[in-house]
Amino acid sequence: MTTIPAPTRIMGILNVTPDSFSDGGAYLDVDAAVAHAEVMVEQGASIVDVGGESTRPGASPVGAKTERKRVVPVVRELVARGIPVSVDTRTARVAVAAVEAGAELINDVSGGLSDPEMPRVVAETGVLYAVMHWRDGGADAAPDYTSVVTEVRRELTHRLAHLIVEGVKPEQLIVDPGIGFGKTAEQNWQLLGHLAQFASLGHGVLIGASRKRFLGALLPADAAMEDRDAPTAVISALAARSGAWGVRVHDVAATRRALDVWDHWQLGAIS
Ligand code: PMM
Repeated sequence: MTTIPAPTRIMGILNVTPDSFSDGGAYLDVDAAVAHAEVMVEQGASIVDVGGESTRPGASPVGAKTERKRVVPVVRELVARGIPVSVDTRTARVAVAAVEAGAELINDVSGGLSDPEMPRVVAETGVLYAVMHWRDGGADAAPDYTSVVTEVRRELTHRLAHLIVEGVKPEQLIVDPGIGFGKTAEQNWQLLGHLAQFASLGHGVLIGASRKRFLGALLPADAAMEDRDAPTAVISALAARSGAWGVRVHDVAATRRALDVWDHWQLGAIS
């Protein structure tokens, strides 16, 4: 019998920062942040990813205290409304405060490399943990990969093994190849084209390609940031076809429509 795989989750992006590359400054105010999260949930997000520090290349680190002050009130309000929350942080102290406020997933773009306390916090709290690949702490220049897919997969495997040794349970772990983080456009496409190799690690795969620069290269030079939402939605559908656990996006509505197409496509194939 043909079965349809578990649906891919939509993680809606909520950056409560003044300087994120596509939505910096828009949701610094708690009420504005909550209102935007509610819209994303209505449009089909199953979890909202709250970030209080920009990971944009060249962005200055904000410090745990500021990050916590930006993130925690928003997490609290969203949880009070029954909205599942993820927190995009590399800092264990922020992660602890976010989980206390009700976050159920820690999304760490450094995969636990930024803060040596992070594995312990993840192990003790038992929350889901998205381990993103970001070599060399995220230097902007593209590192020298001979074979990006093999090397990213190998480095993620090492991170996973380290986390499990530190007491994190395998079922807590989600992997993310880190699209756009120190990778060229060609390397990003290679990672996307080989998603099955990441799925074979045995954990859910999360993809964050939304509005990233390599998509801008497909568009006219004067295209607006929002013009990257259509290519993002196509990536979401193709990631779903590769069995992705989730896609992290700005434009939830466009990705919802793309995933609906994929759902109907699959139903068409078995009916
Ligand atoms: N990209 C950004 C931030 N957080 N988290 C995960 N897991 N994967 C990503 O690709 C990712 C991330 C940068 O994008 P933003 O500035 O639009 O949030």
